[in-house]
Amino acid sequence: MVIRKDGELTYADVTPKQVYFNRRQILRALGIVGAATIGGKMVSHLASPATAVHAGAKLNVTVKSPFSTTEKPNTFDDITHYNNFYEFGTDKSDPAKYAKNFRTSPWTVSVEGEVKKPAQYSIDDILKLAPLEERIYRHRCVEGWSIVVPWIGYSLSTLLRLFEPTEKAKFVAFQSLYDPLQMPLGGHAGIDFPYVEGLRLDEAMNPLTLLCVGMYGESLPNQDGAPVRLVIPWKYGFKSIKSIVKIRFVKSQPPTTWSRYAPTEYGFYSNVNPNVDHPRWSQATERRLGEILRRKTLMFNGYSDQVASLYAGMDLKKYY
Ligand SMILES: Nc1nc2c(c(=O)[nH]1)N[C@H]1C(S)=C(S)[C@@H](COP(=O)(O)O)O[C@H]1N2
Ligand SMILES: [Mo]
Repeated sequence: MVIRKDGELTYADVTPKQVYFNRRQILRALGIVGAATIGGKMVSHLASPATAVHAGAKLNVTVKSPFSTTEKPNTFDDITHYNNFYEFGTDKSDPAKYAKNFRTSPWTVSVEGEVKKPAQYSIDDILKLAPLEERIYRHRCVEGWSIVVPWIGYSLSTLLRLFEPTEKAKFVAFQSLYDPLQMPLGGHAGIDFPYVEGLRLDEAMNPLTLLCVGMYGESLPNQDGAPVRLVIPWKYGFKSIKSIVKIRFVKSQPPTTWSRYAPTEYGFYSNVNPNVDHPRWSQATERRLGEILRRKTLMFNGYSDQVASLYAGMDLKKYY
């Protein structure tokens, strides 16, 4: 990414916002610019077709993360045909069928709220920001199934740091794209869209929290949250919000889709916890996709060493 030197005027500085965005959209559609806005100032560079992202694009993964589990990953087929992505339907097989033509390019993630440097990032900007790592994480859905996935990305903190959160920023709120035209089944899912999630600032900055752009060496399949999602391996899967368009630093705990839907069943924290059952089922065990016998669910999904300290002194039965 190119960062504009102070004192240089750009097109954005001298153009009303509406015109400026339209122009950017046109240039983007023509493939002429990839752009990021830093501190409200636009910076641009020539787009290189080699880094353009489409479903299944090969990613240049250079780091094998020490955070990876040595457990065997599930197959690509399992991971892409047993999904929760309610915008595309509530059946586990729906997202693979109905997200096929989901348009994920061009895509903009805007970062705003309690930050000194709000900005807009394209997926190319995100891909170029840091070396891509493979992180093989356990992933535990609140419904009682689990998978192991070789995700690709880097710590969310790498991105968040750039915006210089103010003293007032205590939480980070995330929002998914919602386009009823592309997601007609979303209207029947029973939850409100756009899908929203949130993390306490220290949770968002924890190195385990992954800004995820791919899996199995490729850009994310649409049904897994293309082009960019979170993966928070010590929390139930629903915290790992897909297809993110907005990141907002905020003062107080933001609303989250599932706790708004059923606050007594899904809390804000939603840490994987075999000792705190869901009101309607036990969380003590889980079924790994592809296995027959259930296995014991681990505290913080097995990531206690890295994250237990975040919750020191908190009553985890109250803050479920
Ligand atoms: N926008 C959005 N994000 C979402 C969901 C969703 O319905 N919409 N489902 C969540 C749930 S319940 C789970 S278990 C994971 C599933 O991720 P996967 O399909 O890649 O395994 O995505 C989470 N992120
Ligand atoms: Mo889930």
